[in-house]
Amino acid sequence: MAIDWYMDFVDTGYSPARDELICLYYFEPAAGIGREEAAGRIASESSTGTWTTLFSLPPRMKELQATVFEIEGNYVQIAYPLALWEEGNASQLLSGIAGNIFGMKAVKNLRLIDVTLPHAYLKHFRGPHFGMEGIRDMMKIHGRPLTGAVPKPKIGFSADEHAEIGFETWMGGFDFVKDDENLTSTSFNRFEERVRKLAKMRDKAEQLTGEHKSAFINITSDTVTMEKRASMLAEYGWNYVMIDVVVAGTSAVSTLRDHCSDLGLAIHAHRAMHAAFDRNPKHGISMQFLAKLMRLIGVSQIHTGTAVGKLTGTKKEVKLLGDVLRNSLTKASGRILLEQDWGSIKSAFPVSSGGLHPGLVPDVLDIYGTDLVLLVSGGIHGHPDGTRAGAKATMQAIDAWMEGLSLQEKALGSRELARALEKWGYYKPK
Ligand code: CAP
Ligand code: MG
Repeated sequence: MAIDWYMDFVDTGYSPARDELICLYYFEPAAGIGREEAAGRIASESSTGTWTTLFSLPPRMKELQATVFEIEGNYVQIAYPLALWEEGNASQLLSGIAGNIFGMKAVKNLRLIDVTLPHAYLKHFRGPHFGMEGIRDMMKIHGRPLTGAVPKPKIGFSADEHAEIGFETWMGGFDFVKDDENLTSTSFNRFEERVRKLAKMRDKAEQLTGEHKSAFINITSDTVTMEKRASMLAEYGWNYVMIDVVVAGTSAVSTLRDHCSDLGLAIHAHRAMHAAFDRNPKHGISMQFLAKLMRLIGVSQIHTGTAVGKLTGTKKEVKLLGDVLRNSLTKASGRILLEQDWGSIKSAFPVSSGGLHPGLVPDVLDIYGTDLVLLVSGGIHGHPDGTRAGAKATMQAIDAWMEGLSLQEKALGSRELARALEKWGYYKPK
């Protein structure tokens, strides 16, 4: 008598229906487990299966079970019937396609690479409140990257000191002042105080420059507190919140997305902790899936790397992440991206940050173009003439790229850029 039924989940002649979700995994069967059986176990454990054949099985099960329809080397594609998935529930999606399967003994390694979400599934999600155009209209910034900086060191300033550094950042020409991922509401820099004091400095900087200025202030906490903090930000005229989305979790981001949308607030998604599961090319969950998930839920922008800065991500991966967030239709690309038609789901900005300074700006813009949020933090506060000069130097480097000038040429008439190049040149931090 058969004790398991994994092969019932494998049919390489199967053609998925238009309304099925398609998942692409990288997998390595454990010793002694055949490729097809391992693939069948992934499909079974992520849909209607269990480890053994069962005494009875309602006919509905057959319609709900996932199907392995393509196995090529270490890559498997699995089709999931739409009825498996609760409308509009991104958390349940993860529990299915990114849940128990990572712990199965039947696989040595397993990595969720990408998912194609059919229109019938997408239509239950609201996506980003603003989209890139909406953000540009809100901030009155067109034709160039949006710019921002975190006061550095990343934590330790008082609210007064933080606001002062913010003012210098804005006066140097930057659009945003960003909290760092581990700054929330500490004894030396309470959230409420930072919101009030930074708002005062914002109003002063807007008056003096005539430009729109804003901030990504970190509300990360329990969900109830996050809702209260978002409401306070709206009260003080802010138009963004920042959330550490991996730390806060899919359910919390989903709740805050609607709360922030009602308040007219965009969400800046910091991805701290992502490298716990997306760095190992053989096991975990890809950054392109995380970016897709967060656009689906509705953040307005998310960090996607620099390729040339201090944190992981190759040029190809980083460029691809930009496409996942910005395009209304992404084409399949080798074994790292599946096709995705986003329908009416709005776009989101990629955010490039991490180890950047004016000397690296052209490299980053060569990868992303101008539809980008560019964050240069240590790279302005470490400028030999201070924060304001560092921001100016970065704006000059952006202008150089836009005008088709080399940084050296631009530096001839831009003192702040010349001084930045004296200190860092084109140094790529490790
Ligand atoms: C960058 C940063 C960001 C990283 C996050 C930091 O500061 O504030 O959190 O960019 O990485 O704390 O390192 P610097 P990613 O500009 O001073 O490096 O953007 O890859 O998620
Ligand atoms: Mg940071």
